[in-house]
Amino acid sequence: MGHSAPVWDCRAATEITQDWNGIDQVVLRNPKGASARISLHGGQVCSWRNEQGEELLFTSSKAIFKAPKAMRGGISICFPQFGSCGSLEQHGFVKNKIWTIDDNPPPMCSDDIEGGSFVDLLYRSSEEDLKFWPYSFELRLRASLLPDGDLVLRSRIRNVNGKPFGFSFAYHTHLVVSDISEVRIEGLETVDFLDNLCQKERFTEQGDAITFESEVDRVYVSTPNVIAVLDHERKRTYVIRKEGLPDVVVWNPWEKKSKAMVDFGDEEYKQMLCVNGAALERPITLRPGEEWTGKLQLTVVPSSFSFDL
Ligand code: TA6
Repeated sequence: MGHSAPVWDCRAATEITQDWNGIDQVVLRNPKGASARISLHGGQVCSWRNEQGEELLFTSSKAIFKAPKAMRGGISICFPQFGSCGSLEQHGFVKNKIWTIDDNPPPMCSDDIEGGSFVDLLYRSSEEDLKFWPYSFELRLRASLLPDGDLVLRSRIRNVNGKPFGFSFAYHTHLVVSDISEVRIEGLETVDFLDNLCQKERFTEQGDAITFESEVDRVYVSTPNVIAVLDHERKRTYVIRKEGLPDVVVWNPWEKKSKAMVDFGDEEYKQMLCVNGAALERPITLRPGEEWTGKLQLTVVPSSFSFDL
């Protein structure tokens, strides 16, 4: 993807490359060969690879890499809304903006520092943004690749506005799966969900793990902080840990909707599952000067590995 000469930043063990549009991307590596690539276009995580170099995040083969729209795939940062409501763009506008590297982020408490290689990115609301969302904010993202290969995303949103504002937020996370009909999600059993395919009607999930045999577009509310996506065929499990993100969006477009999306392959729904840590059902409210944090940690383990849900 990148075509510029890599420049090593020893302080953060990062490499900066550029995408096709000349926008910087930060590559994080760990000593065992895992990597992650984060774009200044939207703070989007475009790639996360394990020690064997296998890509763990889905990117559509038909993704459109043309600013200002974020490409379909990876993990995009959805703020100040997820979904569509009013005149704001679907899933918010920060994913379509150019962020900066934050060389001097405000200190985090020591418990919040994960280690590994990391980059701090920043998006500050612009004059242009204020025309359609009239609240000033600073959105900081620390993306870390831990020594064991885990990917950690910590977003901090600060109200630098004269009055309170409310927002919703999601890490729109496209996981690679071998075959959607061989995948199940554990940890959402008996949890309530709002079904986007039924005008957001509220249902309660059964007592079994979730499996897939048709289109799914749901917001699970007040979920446990650890859930797992088991890829039976690949014998691989994604463990998703989250803080400050009570809800989880589960989305697979299935056949018909895949065909309707210009930037998505007709058959690609079989290899992709979106499981998004989010704060949606109850919007977050920040008073002037207040800050909110939402953290997502992704781990990949062999399916034989046991972990506590
Ligand atoms: O719930 C997930 C969702 O909002 C779906 O309704 C679906 O449209 C998806 O996100 C993708 O949205 P996008 O704007 O990326 O096409």
